[in-house]
Amino acid sequence: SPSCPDGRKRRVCYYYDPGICNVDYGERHFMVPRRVAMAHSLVASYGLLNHMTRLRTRPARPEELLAFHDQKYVDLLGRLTPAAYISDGDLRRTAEEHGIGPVRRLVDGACTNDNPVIDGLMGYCLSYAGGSLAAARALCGGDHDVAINWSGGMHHACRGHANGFCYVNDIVLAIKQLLGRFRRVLYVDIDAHHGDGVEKAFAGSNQVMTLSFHQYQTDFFPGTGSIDDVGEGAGRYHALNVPLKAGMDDQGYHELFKPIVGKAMQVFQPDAVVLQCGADSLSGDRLAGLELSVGGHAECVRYLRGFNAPLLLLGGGGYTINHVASCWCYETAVAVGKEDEIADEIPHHPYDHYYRSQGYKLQYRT
Ligand code: TV1
Ligand code: CA
Ligand code: ZN
Repeated sequence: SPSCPDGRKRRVCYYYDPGICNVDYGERHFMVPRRVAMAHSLVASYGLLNHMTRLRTRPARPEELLAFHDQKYVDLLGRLTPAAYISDGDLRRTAEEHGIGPVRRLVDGACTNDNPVIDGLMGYCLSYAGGSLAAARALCGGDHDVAINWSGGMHHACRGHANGFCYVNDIVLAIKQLLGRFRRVLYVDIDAHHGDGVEKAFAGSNQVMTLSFHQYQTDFFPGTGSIDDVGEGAGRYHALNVPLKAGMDDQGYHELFKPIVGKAMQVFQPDAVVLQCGADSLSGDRLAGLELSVGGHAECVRYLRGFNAPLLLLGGGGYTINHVASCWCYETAVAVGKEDEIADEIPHHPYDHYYRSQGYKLQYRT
C-alpha cells in the first residue's frame, strides 16, 4: 500500500493481556509491568489497534514451559505465593535456591531483591510466555508477517532458576516454537543488558544465531557477552556479542548495528527473526547508560522489518516507564508502517499525566 513508507504493508498481530497492570515487583523495584499497560493505552489512543489483529489472550499452560524449563522449577512457580513463602520454610529455601526471594543483603541490612516473590507469579509468567508463544504460532501459520508481545523479552531467565527480573524465558520458548516451522532463526537483542539466557540456551546450536548489543563495563549486569564469546561446538560463531560503552548514541550505535545485522542476515540467511526491544538502551534510563533516542531505537525495528522475514517483536528491560511506553508505541507504528502518520503530540488518554516531563512528545529529547 502506498500509505506505507517502504511501499509494502505487513500483516501485524499483537498480544496484550490487561492483567499485566496488576503485577507488582514491589514498591522500590525498578521493573514496573504497568509500563506495558501504558504502552498499550498509547497504542490504542493513536488508533494503531485498527491496523493489527489482536491475538486471543490465552496464557501458556504450565506443561508448555517444560519445552525449556525443568519440572522442579515449574512446580515451584506453581506453588509459590507470598503467603506460602512466609509460612513454609522448605518452600522458602527451595525458592531461594532457584533465585527467587531475598538472598542479597547489603551492608546496611537492606535487601535488594532482583526476583521477588510476586503475588500472582505463575499467572504473570504464563501470560507473558503465552503471548510470545501465540505470537510465534501466528508467524508459523503464515498469516502474519510481524507479531508483537511487549510483555515478553525476559532474556535472563534460566532453565532452572530466575535471574535478572526474569522468571520464565519466553524468548527461548518462542524460538523453539519457530524452529518447528523455520530452519534458521536470528535473535537480535537491543536491551542494554547482555541476552545471556537466550545465548546460553542456543550456544551449541547452528540453527539459532544470537546477537546481543549491550553495555559492557565492570559491575554492569550480567558481566557476560564479551566480544570473544562466540558460541560452542556446532554453534561456534553462531553467538555474536557487541559490547558497548555507556554514552553510546544513535550514530555510534547504528555504525555498528546496521553493518553487523546486515552481515548476519546475509551470511546466516534466517527464515525468521526475533528482536528483543528492551528499552533500557534509551537515553535517560534509570538503570543503564546508553543514549539512544526513540527514533534510534525504532530504527532497529525499521531496519529488520525491511528484510521481509517473519519478525517477532518482544519487550524486555526499560526503567523510565514513560520513555518505554513512548518507544514501544512508536515501534508498533513502525511495525504497521504508520510512523510517518503518527503525531508527535501525545493524545489525551488515561495515562497522559505520565508524559509531562517529556513535554507530551512521543519522541522525547534528553
Ligand atoms: C529492588 C529494589 C531491586 C531496588 C534491583 C540493578 C533492585 C536493582 C533495586 C538492580 C537495583 C540489577 C544485579 C548483583 C546480581 C545483581 C528485563 C550478583 C539500583 C531485562 C536486570 C538487572 C536487567 C539485574 C533485566 C541487576 C533486563 N541491576 N535496585 N539489579 N548480583 N542485578 O546486578 O535485562 O533489563 O539497582
Ligand atoms: Ca542486549
Ligand atoms: Zn536490560
